[in-house]
Parts: sequence; structure tokens; C-alpha cells
Amino acid sequence: MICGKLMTTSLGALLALAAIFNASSVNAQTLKAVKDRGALNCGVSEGLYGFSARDKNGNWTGFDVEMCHAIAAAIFDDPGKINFVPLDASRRFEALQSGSIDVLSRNTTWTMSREVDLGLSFTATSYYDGQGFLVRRDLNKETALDLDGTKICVQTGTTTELNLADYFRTNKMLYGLVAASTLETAIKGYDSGQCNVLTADVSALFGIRLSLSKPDEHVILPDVISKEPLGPVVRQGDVQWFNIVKWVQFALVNAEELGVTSKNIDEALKSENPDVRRLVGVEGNYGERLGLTNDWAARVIRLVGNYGEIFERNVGVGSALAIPRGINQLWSKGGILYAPPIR
Ligand SMILES: N[C@@H](CCC(=O)N[C@@H](CS)C(=O)NCC(=O)O)C(=O)O
Repeated sequence: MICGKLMTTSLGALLALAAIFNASSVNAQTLKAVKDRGALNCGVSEGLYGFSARDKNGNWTGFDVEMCHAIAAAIFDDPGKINFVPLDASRRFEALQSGSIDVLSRNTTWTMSREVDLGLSFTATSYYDGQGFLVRRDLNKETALDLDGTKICVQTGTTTELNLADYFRTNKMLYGLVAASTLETAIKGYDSGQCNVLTADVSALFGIRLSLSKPDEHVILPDVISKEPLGPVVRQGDVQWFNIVKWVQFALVNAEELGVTSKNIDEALKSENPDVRRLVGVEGNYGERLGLTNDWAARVIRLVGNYGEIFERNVGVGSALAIPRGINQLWSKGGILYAPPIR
């Protein structure tokens, strides 16, 4: 009887597993579409220095751009197989919903309504950000609480616009809203004196400040008024694709934690550390179970690097933006970056 009961339970479990497997394979169209097309369609910002911007040769570069390179490397063993689709704040979600992009990797904040109302899923946080204020130095403002009565430029269709209203309402302060539909117009508005404050994610403010004719005449106030967890977004309904985008990012973070870099990847293939062996695909078949090849993460690390390499190259203290790792440091080094294990 016990045995019979056990049999029923395990048969039930098997059937449930089969149903789950069928459901995820039925909906697994995105990877196939990407492979058939021979390129990943990746939505990025129209131009945000350090995160997604074109270089002198017209090539897309930046932290968000490299997240796309990492996904392409895992799929094609070639980080270049990407069609970049520049999108402003207002068009970004529609492009994902309509299927014109496979993934959005564009300084986009993970919020509840963007998941429950728009049919989208954030895969993980790639950059923990928060909203700040850029002001002219000669205004002598020391904190955001000194901004009562100022005119503030903000890009519409963003969480920035909403947080700004909350912050001023909570602190019983008034402001003049100078709404801009693109970042370019927001910066122009600030530069031409239509507003004396520009608000955006702090990461963006670092780049915006550098783009002004005299960066030293502008300061980023110390206050951070919101949580802006930024990360890649996919459409709901394709669990396989969701897992691929999510685990590529976790692999980047795990690689940094395990000390595996683009420079030592060949030694890592010979490592005896079981965590490293599973990461680089010489033990287990995690990549195949994801719909990729077992060297999926090794490809990413070899061709793009680990999370820390991507961060430093694009936005870190050695780059022009010079953003400290801060909370975007690994959990084991005092930050909050924490990726689940590959096992
Ligand atoms: N993280 C915020 C703000 C994102 C956002 O679009 N910020 C603007 C202002 S910095 C931007 O990146 N603009 C560049 C563009 O539209 O290409 C959100 O998800 O709503």
C-alpha cells in the first residue's frame, strides 16, 4: 500500500513535470526565432553615455549593450550577432510587446506595474540605481530639500517623473515641471536655462554631466530619492527565454565571485572547484537544459568577461564615468549583488 502510494505520488510528480516541460517547450519560440534570424534583437536606450551609446565608428557600446553581447555570446558564440534597436522611454515597452525586440536592456526600472499591467518580466537586476538631481554649482544647493520652488527638467514616460512628484509632495515643496519627451530635449532645456535642475537616475546623471560643455560647473546632489533596480526585460509566456536571459546575467555575477575572467577562462576549464566546473560547463549539462550548449557561460566569459569586467570597462572608476561599485559590488564584498548558484 505504502509502495502503491509512493508509485502514485511519483507518477503524479512525473506527469506534472511532463506538463510543465510541455508548457515551456510549447511557448519556447523566442530562442528558435533568434537562432533562425541569426541575430538577437536587443532594445537599448537612444544614447546614454556608459550604458548604451554609439562610438565614433557607429558601434553600440556600454554596460546595457554588453548585457546583449553576453546573451548573443551564449547563443551564437559570437557577441556581435545583434540588431540594436534604439528606443526612447515611451516606446520601449511597446517594442517588446509587439515582438520587434527579444529583450530590452535599457536603464529600465523593475516595478510592479510594468510586470502586472504590461505582460513583461524583469529577469534580474543588472544595476542597482536610484534617482538624483543635477544642479548648477553656482545655485549653491546642498541637498534635494533645498530645491523648493525650482524648475526641474525630467523625461516623461519614466519612473523619474513619478518619483519627482512623490518626493515634492512628501516634503511639501513646490516645483515647476519642465517635461521633455527625449533625454536630448531634457538636456537642452537644462543647458539653455529653461530649468535649473535636471533629475534622472544617478547613473545617467554621471554621463549627462560629462556631456555638458563645462561639467565642473554642475554637481550631482548627494540625495538618492528612490530605488531604481535596472535590468533586462522580456515578454511573459516564454519561460525558456526568460531563463536564458536571467541565467546569462547570473553567470556573469557567479563568474566574478568565483574569480573567473576573460583572461583566465582557459585555466578555469581545468579547475577542480566544482562551482567553477559547473559554471564553465565541464561538469553537468546545465547549458543543454537551458536550450543552449554546455559551454554557454564559458563563451560569455571568454568573449565578454564577467560582471566586474563589464562594469569596470564601461562605467567603473577607471572609466570616464568613474562610478564607484557601491551597492553594485558582490555581496561577498559588501554590496548586494547575489546570484543563485548553478547546480
Ligand atoms: N529608470 C527609469 C528612467 C529611464 C529613462 O528612460 N531615463 C531617461 C533619462 S536619463 C533616459 O535614459 N533617456 C534616454 C533615452 O530616452 O534614450 C525608468 O525605467 O523609467
